[in-house]
Amino acid sequence: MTGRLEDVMDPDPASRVLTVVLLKPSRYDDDGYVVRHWRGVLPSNTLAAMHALTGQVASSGALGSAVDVRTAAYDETVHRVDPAEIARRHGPRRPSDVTVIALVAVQTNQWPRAADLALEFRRRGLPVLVGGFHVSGILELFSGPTPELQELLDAGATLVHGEVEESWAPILKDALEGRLRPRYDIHERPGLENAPLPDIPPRYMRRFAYPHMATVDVGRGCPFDCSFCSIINVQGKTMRHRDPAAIERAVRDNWKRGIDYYFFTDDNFSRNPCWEAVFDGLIRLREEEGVRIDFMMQVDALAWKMPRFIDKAARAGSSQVFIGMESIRPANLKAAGKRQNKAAEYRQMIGAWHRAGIACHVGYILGFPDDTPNTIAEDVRDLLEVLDVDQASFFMLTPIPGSHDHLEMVRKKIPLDADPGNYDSFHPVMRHPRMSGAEWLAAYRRAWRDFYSFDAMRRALLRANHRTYWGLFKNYLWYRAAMIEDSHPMITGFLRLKDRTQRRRGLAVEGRLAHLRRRLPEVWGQLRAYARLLAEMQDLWLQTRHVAPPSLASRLRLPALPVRARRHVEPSPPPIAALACTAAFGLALVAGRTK
Ligand code: B12
Repeated sequence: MTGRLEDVMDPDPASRVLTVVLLKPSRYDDDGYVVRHWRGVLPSNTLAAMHALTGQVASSGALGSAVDVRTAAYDETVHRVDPAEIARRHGPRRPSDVTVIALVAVQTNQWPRAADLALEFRRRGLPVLVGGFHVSGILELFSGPTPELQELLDAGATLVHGEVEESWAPILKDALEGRLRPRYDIHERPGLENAPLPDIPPRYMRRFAYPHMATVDVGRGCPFDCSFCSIINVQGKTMRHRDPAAIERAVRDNWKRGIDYYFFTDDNFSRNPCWEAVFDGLIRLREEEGVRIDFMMQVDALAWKMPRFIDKAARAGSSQVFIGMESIRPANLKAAGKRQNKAAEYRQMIGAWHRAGIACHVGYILGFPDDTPNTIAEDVRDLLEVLDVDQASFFMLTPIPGSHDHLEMVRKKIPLDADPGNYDSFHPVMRHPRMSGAEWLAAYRRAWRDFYSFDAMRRALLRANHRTYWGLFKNYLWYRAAMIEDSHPMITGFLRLKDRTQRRRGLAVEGRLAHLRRRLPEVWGQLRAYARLLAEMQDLWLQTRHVAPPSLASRLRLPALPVRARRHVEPSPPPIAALACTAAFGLALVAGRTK
C-alpha cells in the first residue's frame, strides 16, 4: 500500500458504487521520464480541494441514496502511478458500478504526461475527465480546442473548463449515468463561502519533507492586469473568498492533528476582501488559545502600504511573504503591464516587512525584452546587496496558455515552442530579442547560483530572527536541492526517482542493463551532491546558529566540517566521521521540527 488515499469498504449489494480516482499527473523530464521524488515539498492544493469536494458530494446524497461514492487520490509527483494497476484496483467490480478517472490541476507543462495517462485509461475503457489551468486557459481565450486538446476529445475523454465547486455533483451524476459530455464549459465563477476547505489527508502528507503543513486557497482571482499571467482570464478579476470563520475552525482542528504550518495559495492574499477577518481569527487562535501556526502567503508590491496589513500579518503568524516583484527595472514592469509595482519603492517595501520580522521571498522574471546576461547578473546583485531580499524564485518569461502574452503571440504568429512540456518557466519557449536561447538559459542558471551562494545565504541568515531563521534555512536546503535536481524548486522534491518503464509516448523503453548503466552514475552523483550540500548547510548553520531559536539541531554540538563549498571550490567527499555528523545534522533538522 502506498501513501495514496482511498476508502475501502465492502459494497452494499443494493447500491451502486461510483469510484472517483483523483489523479494529479506529474510531468516528463527532458529525457521523457516521469518526474517523481522520494519526498515532495508542496502538496497539491487542487488535489486537496477536489478531494474535499468529492467528499461533500458523497455525503450530500446528491447522487441518490443508493449510490456509494468512493474516492482514491494519487499525486504522481510522489506516488507511482501505473494505469494498469489503478484500473485493476479501482475498476468497476459489477456492471452497475462506475469508475471515473479525474486528472486534476493539469498545468501546461504537465500536459504531455496527462495526455499519455488519459489515453492509457481510455484504452482500458474508463471514462476520463481532464481539468485544470491548461484546459481552462486555452478554452477561455481560444474559440475552440487546440490540437493537443482535440486529441483527447477524439479519444473520448471529457474536458472540464472552469471551476467546479457548484458543478461537480452534476458532472459525477453524468458519469454515473454514462452520459458524460465531451466538454463542460463552466462560465459562472462559483462563490466559495460554502465550499468545503481543501482536505489533505495525513497519509498523503507522509510523502512530504515537512508533513505538518496544509494548504488553503482562501480566495481566488486577482484585480491586476499582468500580461504574463493566466489567473485573471481563468479565475477572473473579481475577488472571491472562503468563510473566515470556517478557516479559523479548520486551523484549530488541524492544530490538534499536528498541523502547524500553512501555505495560503491565493495569488494575492492582500486583495482578498476578508484578509483582516482571517488575520483576526488567526490572532485570536494564537493569543487566546495557544494555536501558534505560521504561514506563507503571496501578496502584491503594494500590500505593505495597506493600513494594519503587515502588523496583523505578523501577529497572525506570517513568517514569510512571497511578493510578485518580477523585475527591478521600470521598463520591464511597464512592458508586463505590472503598473502596481514601483521599483523605486522596493527598498522601503522590504524594510517594512523586515521591521515586522517577516522574511521576504520575491518572484523574479528573467527574459523581459531589454534583459541581457549582464543586466540579469546586475539585478541579482541588487536583490542581494541593495534590497536585502531573503529569498528569490526566478522564472524565465513564459507565455502561458491563458495569458494575454500567449494570445498575442499566437495572433501575431510569433514562433513558439510546440511542446507544452517546456512551459515550466525553466525552458526558453520563445525567441528573445537580445539573447540566444543558450545565453538566456545560462543567465537564468547563473541567477540561481549567485543568489544561493554560501555567502549570500549566510548574510540573509545573519539578519534573520528567531521566527524566520529555520524557515529560511529549510527553504535554502530545498532550493539548493532543486539545483542538484536541475529543476525548478517549485516543481521538485528530494531525491529523484525514475521508473524505467514509464516513458513519454514515442520514446523507447530502455533495457534493464542499459538503464542501470545510465542510472548508477546518476544516482551516485546525486548522492555525492546531497552529501556535499548537507555538509555545506551544516557549515552554514555553524556560522549562523546564534540567530536560530533553541531547537534540537541548534543544541547539537557538532564539529565544523572541512568543507570549502563557500569558496566555490568543489569539495572532496567528506570523510566518514564528517558524513556521520552531517547525517546526524540532517536527522536533527527533520526530527527537530524546527520552525
Ligand atoms: C499554489 C500554486 C502553485 C503551488 C502548488 C502548490 C499547491 N499547494 O497547490 C506551487 C508553488 C508549487 C506552484 C508551482 C508552479 N506553478 Co503554480 N499556481 C499556484 C496557484 C497560485 C494556486 C493553485 C490553487 O491552489 N488553486 C486553487 C484550486 C482549487 O483551483 P484550480 O487549480 O484552478 O482547480 C479548480 C478548477 O481548475 C477545476 N479543476 C482543476 N482540475 C480539475 C480536474 C477535473 C477532473 C475537474 C472536473 C475540475 C478540475 O476545479 C477546481 C476547483 O474549482 C495557481 C493560480 C491559481 N489561482 O489557481 C498557480 C498556477 C496554477 N501555477 C502556474 C505555474 C506556471 C506554475 C509553475 C510552472 C511555475 C514554476 N516554475 O514554479 C510551477 C509548476 C509546478 C508543477 N509542475 O506542478 C500557472 C499555470 C498556468 C498553466 N497554464 O500551466 C498558474 C495558473 C499561475 C499563473 N501564473 O498563471 N504553483
